[in-house]
Amino acid sequence: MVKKNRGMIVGSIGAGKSTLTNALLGRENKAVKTQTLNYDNWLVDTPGEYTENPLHYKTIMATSLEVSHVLFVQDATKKKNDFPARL
Ligand SMILES: Nc1nc2c(ncn2[C@@H]2O[C@H](COP(=O)(O)OP(=O)(O)OP(=O)(O)O)[C@@H](O)[C@H]2O)c(=O)[nH]1
Ligand SMILES: [Mg+2]
Repeated sequence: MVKKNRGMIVGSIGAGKSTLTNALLGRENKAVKTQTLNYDNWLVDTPGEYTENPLHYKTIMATSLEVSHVLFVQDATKKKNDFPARL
């Protein structure tokens, strides 16, 4: 069931998803490589591989049904964009 006010963060490897997650949740620790779906409070952090590799799209789609908001994170210093056009 969709839970209200729950977010999932997606984006390329190294885009800054875990750093943003830590900032939003007020965590002081430095982000380490995300290996799997990471449920923490109202946020679900995802590994960048799930956005970059279409084999993982099903997981992203299924998890997105559990949350009310999906946050797309793009490294503004990179030209490479892993999000589909016209998303
Ligand atoms: N300059 C700059 N560096 C950042 C920013 N956010 C994150 N970083 C750096 O980028 C690197 C990767 O950040 P993460 O937050 O681990 O990236 P991620 O999207 O969670 O990566 P994966 O877990 O591999 O998918 C780290 O060295 C961070 O210090 C930012 O806003 N600006
Ligand atoms: Mg991460």
